[in-house]
Amino acid sequence: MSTDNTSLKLEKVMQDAEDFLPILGTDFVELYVGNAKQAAYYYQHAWGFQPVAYSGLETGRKDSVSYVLQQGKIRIVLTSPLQPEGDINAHINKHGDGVKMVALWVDDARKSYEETTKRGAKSYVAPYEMEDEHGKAVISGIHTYGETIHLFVERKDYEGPFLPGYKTYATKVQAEDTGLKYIDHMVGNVGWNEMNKWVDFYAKVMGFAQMVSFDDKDISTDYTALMSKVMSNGNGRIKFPINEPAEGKKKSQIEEYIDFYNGAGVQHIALATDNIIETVTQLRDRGVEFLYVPETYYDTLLDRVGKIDEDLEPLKELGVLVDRDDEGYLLQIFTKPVLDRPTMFFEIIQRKGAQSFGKGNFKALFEAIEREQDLRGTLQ
Ligand code: TYF
Ligand code: FE
Repeated sequence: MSTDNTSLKLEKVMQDAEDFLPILGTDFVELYVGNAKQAAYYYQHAWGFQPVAYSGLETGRKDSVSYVLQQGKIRIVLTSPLQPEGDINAHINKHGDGVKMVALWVDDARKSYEETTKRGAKSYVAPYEMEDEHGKAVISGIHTYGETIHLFVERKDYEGPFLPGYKTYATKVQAEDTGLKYIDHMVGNVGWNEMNKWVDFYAKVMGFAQMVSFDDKDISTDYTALMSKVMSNGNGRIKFPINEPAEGKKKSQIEEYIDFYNGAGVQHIALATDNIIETVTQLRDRGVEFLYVPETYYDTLLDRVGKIDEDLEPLKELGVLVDRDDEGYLLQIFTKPVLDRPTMFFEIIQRKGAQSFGKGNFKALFEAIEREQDLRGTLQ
């Protein structure tokens, strides 16, 4: 018995020793946008995020403004500049609206910074303390692909609405939530032949491991291609697929993204629900636009994935895709880009055992994306 205990403990010690960057979860995703007030309205009323916190002129912040919204465990921050100069303006000028910060919730923001920078991470901001009447938080940050940042957020001594300096924010009219629960994964698009460089970054600098791999043969249609690898942290809560463009007859959707975003950046955020039919019905009724999937996809669906709990009709009506792996199945659907530039979009995903990413749907999905590219004239 004692031997068992010892080996169990040893295993635990080894795991702890290996995970030099324990991450509790995604803390928040911050977008730099041209007009945070209106973006906040969109995410509240179309997506069902609830207002949580605010900082801006009314709280004594002079140069920029942030709205914090939440649904389930998903927290998004929308930030706009109030002055003509500075980093936020430069970011928006170059990229349009887009994700700047992928903030990770940690127990120790100082150690997270030390462990990653000593392994080669480029510093964005050294650990600093923020404090107000609700307590203290510690923040640090490193650069990842493009101009995207990973912040480390330590909030164990803070009990306010978001972070020190923010006040509670409420609106008179609040939309109902749409059943979104947590961020399942966040995908980065990087430039030609850069995928492995960023895979190595997540492995060496952040201690992540590769989850699944598929080469360009797996992800090409008759026209376009891309490559992708999925990196995951020690406890599996953080999953970051990385895509790079690949050569095809026509322009890869990843290249289109890079062209319009002017570099690498966050391509899609996958949000989990436990009832995809209800969530997508709500989102669609509120004006969120999803990619169109031809009805023929559903002709052979059940032959491919076997028996599923859901009725086929609503899935077909909404355009929800289904895929199975050896652990179970998943349902997923993709929005059109949520910006004027064909850059960022969202995925809604419901997992029923499957821990993969919908490999069986890539062909149907990429053909749907190609039809959109064609309408934009960006498929050539
Ligand atoms: O995250 C994934 O891997 C899936 C599929 O450009 C996918 O959602 C992969 C690449 C891409 C769009 C979707
Ligand atoms: Fe995805």
